[in-house]
Amino acid sequence: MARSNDEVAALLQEYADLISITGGDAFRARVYEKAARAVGGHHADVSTLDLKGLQEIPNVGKSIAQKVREYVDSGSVSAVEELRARIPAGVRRLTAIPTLGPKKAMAVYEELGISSVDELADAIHEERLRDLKGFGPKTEENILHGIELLRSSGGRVRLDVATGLAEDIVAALSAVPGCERCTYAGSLRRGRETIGDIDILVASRKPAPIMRAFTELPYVTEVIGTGDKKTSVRTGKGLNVDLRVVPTDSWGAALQYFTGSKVHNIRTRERAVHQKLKLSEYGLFDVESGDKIVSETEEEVYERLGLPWIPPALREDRGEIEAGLRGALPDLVTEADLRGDLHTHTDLTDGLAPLEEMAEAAAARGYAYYAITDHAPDLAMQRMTDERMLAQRARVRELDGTYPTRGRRGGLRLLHGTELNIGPDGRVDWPDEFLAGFDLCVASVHSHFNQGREALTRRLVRACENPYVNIIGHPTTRLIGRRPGIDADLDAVFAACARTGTALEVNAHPDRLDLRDEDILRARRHGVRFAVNSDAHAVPHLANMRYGIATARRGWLTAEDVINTWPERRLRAFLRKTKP
Ligand code: DGT
Ligand code: CA
Ligand code: CA
Ligand code: ZN
Repeated sequence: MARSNDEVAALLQEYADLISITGGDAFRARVYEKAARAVGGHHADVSTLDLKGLQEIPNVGKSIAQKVREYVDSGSVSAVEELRARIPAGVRRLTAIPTLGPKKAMAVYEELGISSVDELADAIHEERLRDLKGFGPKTEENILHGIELLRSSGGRVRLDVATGLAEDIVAALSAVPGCERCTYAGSLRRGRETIGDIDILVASRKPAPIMRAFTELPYVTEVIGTGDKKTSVRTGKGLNVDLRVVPTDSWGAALQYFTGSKVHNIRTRERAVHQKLKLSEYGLFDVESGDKIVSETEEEVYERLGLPWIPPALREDRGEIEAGLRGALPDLVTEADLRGDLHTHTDLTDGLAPLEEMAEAAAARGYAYYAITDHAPDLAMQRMTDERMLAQRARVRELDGTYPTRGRRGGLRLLHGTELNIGPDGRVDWPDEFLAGFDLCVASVHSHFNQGREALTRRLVRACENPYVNIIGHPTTRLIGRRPGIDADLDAVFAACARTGTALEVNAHPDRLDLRDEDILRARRHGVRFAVNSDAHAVPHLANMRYGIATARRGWLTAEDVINTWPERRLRAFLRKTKP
């Protein structure tokens, strides 16, 4: 379900942007930005809170609380609408460029009349931006880079945004009389990191009421086409949705067909042809007689092709057909296999919730163990000191085992860790004596992303060789659609991880999903272990694990490959590495 907290957070963030664009008070814009973050990370659903409850959220004062209520009650906020109306649509299109701030967007619009991304790219190439105040060659380069990122994202959206919307749609359509089955297919069912469009499949004998209910959903902004087999719509979230309604007896064939991927389907169709069969979205048919052989379930379709059922995460023609034929498909890791989370933050650094709330929420997820890994001092803005870290450790020890959890009879085990910064030379924040006091250390690159390939590789390898570094956090540091990963020799890094007993993180934040699926597949061949972590900065982020698990599955990982599915004792042995 899309959470109302996320919607409200997005609205407050937009309001902050609108204030900046219209030349409003920078302080005021920051107030809304902070409120947006706090609302997004708040544990309780804001649509259930009254004014008083809302004002208990940090950074939410009376006027913001009123706007939230207004949004919950009416679906819009007049102050936001007013500012929206003052901003030309062209400027809003420009602010989609990740490296172009709202002020600069307004400037190029007002001074040069530029109102689209293409016009802006042309203007830069014609050097027309140079004369504007505050624009130089460096700015131009940044903007061009941002345009490239925007174009390479190809209008695809984040996995969590698509998942929230798809689950809403499936719930709504499942409630329509005559809907016998409903699910999402396509890249979303395969768990890809970004989604081009959502594909929904319904089994029903009466398509008309389903199609009507679909086009009347509140977030549909335009009906692109509608018929009794297929309807396509645009939504306000910038995402198109295709709905297909099929007869119940072709459900399996249709689900297999529309789950894809296209390259996987080419392989399954080839296998059909070799057996004088024809595979389509309606079923598997005998070519000569035209008789339908199977189509009710995916399992039947695969079985008739001589294959076991193949999990959607693997359907990318990356060897799954061959593995299926050999009976060697991996037993993929699931969210239920997880026994803990090994990379999380609290409000001691840039998290939003105190340690106690995070631990309680972790216990509610049924974990057996949970690591707190706040930022280390070299990330200067976090103002970490030895004293603060040690005080947190004392508190962690006090709370250890005090939260009842499904996952462990003696209560949730709390591990005290930290997220170290891998410096430009591969060194980390603290000397060995201090590091020795932690139960585990995550180490991540947070700066100097543009060092050369050799320097970056050496840096990461050196971090692996540190006997106290257990997990390399978000190893490539990419941000989906915003920042490419660092240019390191990943095979050298993976080999170092395998050699030193350092795990690679699969960071579950839907902005990151780092390592990505293809890199996981490569790392796995080196014999590396992995940790699927939420990197939660607030309670709701703990639930991002599902996206990390989806990515791990696309990388063919089993529970055996993932250290935070292991029993605590085995995990602790792994964390000891080989200390001098
Ligand atoms: P996306 O939407 O770009 O994230 O990726 P998909 O995989 O969801 O692709 P989409 O929406 O174009 O089509 C959904 C599935 O339908 C696709 O994975 C396989 C199937 N499909 C669509 N068009 C074709 C086609 O021309 N040939 C075959 N074999 N399958 C197709
Ligand atoms: Ca799709
Ligand atoms: Ca589609
Ligand atoms: Zn972190």
